[in-house]
Amino acid sequence: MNAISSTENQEKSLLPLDTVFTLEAELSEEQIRFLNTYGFLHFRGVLSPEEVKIVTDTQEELEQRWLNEGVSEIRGVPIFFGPGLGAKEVSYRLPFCSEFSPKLKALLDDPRFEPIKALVGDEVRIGHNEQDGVVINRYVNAEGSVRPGLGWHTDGLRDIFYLRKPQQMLNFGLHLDRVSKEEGGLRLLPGTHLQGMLAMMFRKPYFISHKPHKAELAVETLPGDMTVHDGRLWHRVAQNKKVGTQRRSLFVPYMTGEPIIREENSKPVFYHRLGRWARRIKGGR
Ligand SMILES: O=C(O)CCC(=O)C(=O)O
Ligand SMILES: [Fe+2]
Repeated sequence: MNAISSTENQEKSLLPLDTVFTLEAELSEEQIRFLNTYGFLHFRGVLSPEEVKIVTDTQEELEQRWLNEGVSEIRGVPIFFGPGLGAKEVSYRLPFCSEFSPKLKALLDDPRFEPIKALVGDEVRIGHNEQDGVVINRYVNAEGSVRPGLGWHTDGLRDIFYLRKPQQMLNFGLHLDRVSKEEGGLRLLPGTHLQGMLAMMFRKPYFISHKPHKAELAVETLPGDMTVHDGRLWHRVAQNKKVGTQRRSLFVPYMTGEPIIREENSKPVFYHRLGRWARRIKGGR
């Protein structure tokens, strides 16, 4: 990332927090300054409607296949199922998706994402088989759902569970639904990526707190939008209050540093065991 200091960033970055950018062959200085200052960027229409369908079709195929086969985890990472909008059960979180879909893998390897990768560094790779791999999420507000939203967290803390110092990391989210502020969706706390380690660990109780923050930004998306956020930024997914609604997103980890490859027979990760335990308390599985 470029080395403009954060105070200089604050002075120069005049664009409003809710600016939505267009992804071009290179990122502009303004975009980089925005990312350095606030810890995120939002791009409109990075995937075409046909490409959004590739992702949602992959989600449906994989969840159906794993449900039929009674698979409950992939490489030690749970896939959890629950009620969807129709009669069928659905999965709320599918890990390692690109490993099972060549079409999806090819889409994510498309050159349009190069300027984003360049932000992370020279030796950057998509973590197709690292940590949780490429994840497709589904948040459902329906009777019995244990995942209508996701509490406050940073993504960087995962590294601590893997017993290593949080690496520089950017998370890339592809948004698959139209979501207005009233319909819930991604909420970010701009600038919190510049905090120290203590604030990253203790600002809020991880995944437990869903309380709106006065400084939070609601990211309003159209299908095919992309967001990039710093792994140290605090964020959450606000639930849609309306029953019978869902939101879907795909997360791509761009990695640097020593890979931690997850194999077929990898043991469950500690924080996923905690998650499973918490879901069971809520009556899920
Ligand atoms: O669905 C989203 O937009 C965010 C998901 C997220 O924060 C996560 O999986 O860590
Ligand atoms: Fe996250």
